Amino acid sequence: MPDTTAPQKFEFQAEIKQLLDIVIHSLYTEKEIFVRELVSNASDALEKLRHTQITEKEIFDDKLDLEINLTTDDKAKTLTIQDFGVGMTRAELVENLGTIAHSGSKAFLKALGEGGAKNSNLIGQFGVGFYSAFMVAKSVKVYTHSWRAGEPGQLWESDGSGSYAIEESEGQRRGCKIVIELKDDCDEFAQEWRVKEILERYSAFVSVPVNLNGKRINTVQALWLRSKNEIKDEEYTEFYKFQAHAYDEPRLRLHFSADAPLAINALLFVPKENTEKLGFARTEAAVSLYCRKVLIDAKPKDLLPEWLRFLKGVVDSEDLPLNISRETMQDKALIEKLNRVITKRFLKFLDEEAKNRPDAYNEFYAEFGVFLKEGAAIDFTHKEQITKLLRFESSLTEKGKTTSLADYVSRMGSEQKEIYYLVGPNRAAIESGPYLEGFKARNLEVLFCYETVDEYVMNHVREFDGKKLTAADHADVKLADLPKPEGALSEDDTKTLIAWLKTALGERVAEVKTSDRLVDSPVLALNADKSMSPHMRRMMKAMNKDGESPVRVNLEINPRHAVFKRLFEMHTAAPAKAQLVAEQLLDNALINAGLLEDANAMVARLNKLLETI
Ligand code: FE6
Repeated sequence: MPDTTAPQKFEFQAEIKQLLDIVIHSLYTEKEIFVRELVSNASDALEKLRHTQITEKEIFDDKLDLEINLTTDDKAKTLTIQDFGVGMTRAELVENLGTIAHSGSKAFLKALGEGGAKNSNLIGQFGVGFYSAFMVAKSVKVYTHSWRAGEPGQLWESDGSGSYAIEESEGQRRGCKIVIELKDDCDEFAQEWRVKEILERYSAFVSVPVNLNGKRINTVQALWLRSKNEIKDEEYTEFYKFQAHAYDEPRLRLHFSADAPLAINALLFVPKENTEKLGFARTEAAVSLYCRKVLIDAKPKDLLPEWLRFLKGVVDSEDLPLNISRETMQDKALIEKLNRVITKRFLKFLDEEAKNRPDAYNEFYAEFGVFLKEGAAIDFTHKEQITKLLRFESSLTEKGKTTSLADYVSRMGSEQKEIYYLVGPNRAAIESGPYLEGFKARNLEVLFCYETVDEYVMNHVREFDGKKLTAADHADVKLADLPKPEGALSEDDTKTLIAWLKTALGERVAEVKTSDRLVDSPVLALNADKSMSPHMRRMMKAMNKDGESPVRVNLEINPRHAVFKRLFEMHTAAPAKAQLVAEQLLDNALINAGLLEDANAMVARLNKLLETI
């Protein structure tokens, strides 16, 4: 029988040596994460004990509180982390280092070799988080006593250089007590305020009490793991304020869990206000990623698509390694999978909200709709689901009321093949312009878009339910014939007048033709470049992309309008005046289109015409 009471010295296995070397010298830039790793181990050991208490009768040192105690000693430069968890037997201690850590560290080293080392936290992934203590430690002592009665207490000790010692040690309470003697340049971790800061950041939701120098640190519950019907609204609100550092109340919340394809517990909030709209900087991702209540990343970049950056809250997945890395393919794929599941679920939630609480949904949309538009335009994976959620005013809604594309389609007549929209600054501007009247006269609904992004969004969404989204002021739009009213200019006379107008207006028009869009107004201008609507043209102008070239448009005329009857007579009887009228009509159309570049010439001409009244 070997004497197990005397300290027994062991060499670390080659892989562990290598691992320690990397951990100590090059792996981490943030040394503070060792606290998270050790607290997480302690929390696991306590969870295991809770389970063991149910299945086993005899437990060593029962009646101890299930909690984690940290103590700092800035004189002695030590940090101690102690738990009353399951603890380890001597065999487990040896085995821990022999097999688990061994195979873990092998996998770890392999991952490092594959390029995962650069900026990542690989270590905890393989159950070797404990070794991160050696980043800051001169020496580490592990006092432990297993829950199994009849096993003596143990002391494991190492300076991380090449060997460790194990000896029996009397007077241990159950669990683990890890005493870290800090390196001189790491003595900040013997400061209470510093450790407090770290615990608040990484371990705020650990389910067992975490005490630092006798004071409780974690007082907020991990609400997302509790069952929905036990949670009061006020608790959700309080949690939201804590998690999002917010002062408002959440506008919407989604609390859900899933088992497949990944185990997920998530609690997501939409804030009351869209701060980007208020002119604040671009919102940063603020849905934190947890693994069983332990923070993995407070601001994970790829957990949600960019256009969901307004969400706050927590996603917790058991299937994640604590030290997930953006560098390894495997972890990248995991995050992508999480992203897809959560995004789909959130979109489903919005869809349900829109059905069940339309008023709340519309208020949400008024505030955050711009994000959905961004998503519809650029997120190919979710485009269809997002497009269903878009809302617009239209020629058939009341002012301030909106319609979905699906409802628009349900109102379309059988001959209508496309979904029409017009972009303009507001309802009044669109309704008073010349573009709408032809659609109104044919009972065609037109969506009204008031935001600058809408043109872009419509162009990228392209179609809905198999129907093309078409700008009503686009040159290509063909509308059915309307009955000709009495007193319209005859077809021959119209042809003559058009030929004359083309010469009269010269370079300023690419084409002149009769319009099927006009009912009450005499003229309208369409962009000669078919790929551009007048609105797009205005935007290009604003961005100065197309600033130099003079505006050249297609002019559509309304031969039913009285002005053309008069102009027809005038173009032979008083050609000079007719010339002025023609130019003025073109400028009027340009003003409607928002494309008139210089009003001075126009006003001078108009004054000249006014002299003739
Ligand atoms: C991590 C020491 C090797 C338990 N409780 C706590 N930590 C634990 C275990 N670990 N493994 C089991 C670990 C050490 C060495 C691994 Br040496 F703490 N708190 Cl039961």
